[in-house]
Amino acid sequence: MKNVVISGSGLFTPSETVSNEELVASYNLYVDQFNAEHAQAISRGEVAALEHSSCEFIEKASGIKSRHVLYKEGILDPAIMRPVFARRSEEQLPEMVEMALSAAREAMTQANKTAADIDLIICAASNMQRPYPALSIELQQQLGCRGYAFDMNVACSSATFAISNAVNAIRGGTAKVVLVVNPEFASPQVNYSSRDSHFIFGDVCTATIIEAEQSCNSDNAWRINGMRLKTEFSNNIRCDMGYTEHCLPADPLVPFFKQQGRKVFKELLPIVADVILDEMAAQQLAPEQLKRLWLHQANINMNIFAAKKILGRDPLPEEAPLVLDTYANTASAGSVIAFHKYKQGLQAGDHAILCSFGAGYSVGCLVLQKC
Ligand code: CO8
Repeated sequence: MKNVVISGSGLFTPSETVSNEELVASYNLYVDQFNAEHAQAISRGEVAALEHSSCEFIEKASGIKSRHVLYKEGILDPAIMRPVFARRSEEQLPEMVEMALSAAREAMTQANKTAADIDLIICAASNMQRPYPALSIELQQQLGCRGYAFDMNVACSSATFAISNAVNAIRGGTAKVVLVVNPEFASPQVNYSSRDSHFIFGDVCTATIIEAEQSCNSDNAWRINGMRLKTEFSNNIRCDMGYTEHCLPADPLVPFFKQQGRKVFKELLPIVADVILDEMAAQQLAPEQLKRLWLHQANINMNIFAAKKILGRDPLPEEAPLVLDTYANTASAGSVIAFHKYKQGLQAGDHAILCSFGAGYSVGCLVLQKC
């Protein structure tokens, strides 16, 4: 079987940030206005009063301190509570393609690859700005790549599932060099007037180049020794926005992400641990051989719990790096951001794990070894 490697990675980070302090201040203003407007109905018990959000809760429960967003305007205005941006024309690039172009260029430079080398592009993310034509095909045109391109969505596991598709395409002979991009434009799906979820997501884009080890001329490449993917249906992380929406009675909550966070925490972690430990066993890999865990970035407590299960002890901060504090949850891009920022300083032969987990449920585990 052909050895396949991740030979480069790239990251696009929007310049605008929203801190917990800013977010909580605007949410609490919204709550005060709501409670004042509905004071009589609240006193009659017809409407439930809203409670304030708190920075302390957010940081303790999730590890998030701040997030990057493409469009800050509107998010912090209690009368708007959503990013404000204009519809782009057919002649303009959609935001997701723009983000992907930037991350892709960095990944290509790292991998020493030009557009002429790439013959498959997979755009894999939790949301696509439009169903068709595929965003990946527009990216293919922008970069000037030949071959083919497609979009795919497995929510938070979109990146790992796309990388495994890339490996299979290379081994099956339908592609030689694959560009995977993960433009996560999450902020439009956040319900900024929900105390439970207003703090969770940020916008970002990651990119990876996947190719046969034989063609690789990168000095920081990672061989993909093992891949294990798992899905199990759950309604506990859900969005119902779809193309049939305009035919149905309007429901103001439909466009938004919603979850039962506690249930997700409890149900998903055992699946994650099983998938990772099973793949380590298949690779005959002992915990002490693992030099780094690039885990999905949804919740600091979840990451520490998963890392403990894998290593059999508390992880050192550098063993399971976190990017949650400044990026928040960036869906499928999270574990790839951790990989991109913290893949330096390891030796040839070192083993590591890159693992996503999230909606579906879905878990994607890649066992990597530094070339
Ligand atoms: N401020 C203050 N207090 C709060 C707040 C707040 N903002 N929110 C809740 N509380 C209160 C609650 O009311 C509750 O109070 P009480 O105990 O009196 O009832 C208390 O805090 C505890 O509430 P929870 O039990 O809800 O809090 P948790 O400790 O469970 O933390 C989390 C909530 C952070 C949401 C946590 O459950 C979590 O992170 N779970 C994991 C979820 C996860 O990993 N989800 C993955 C989702 S991402 C994904 O798969 C991709 C989806 C597609 C992407 C979509 C792009 C937009």
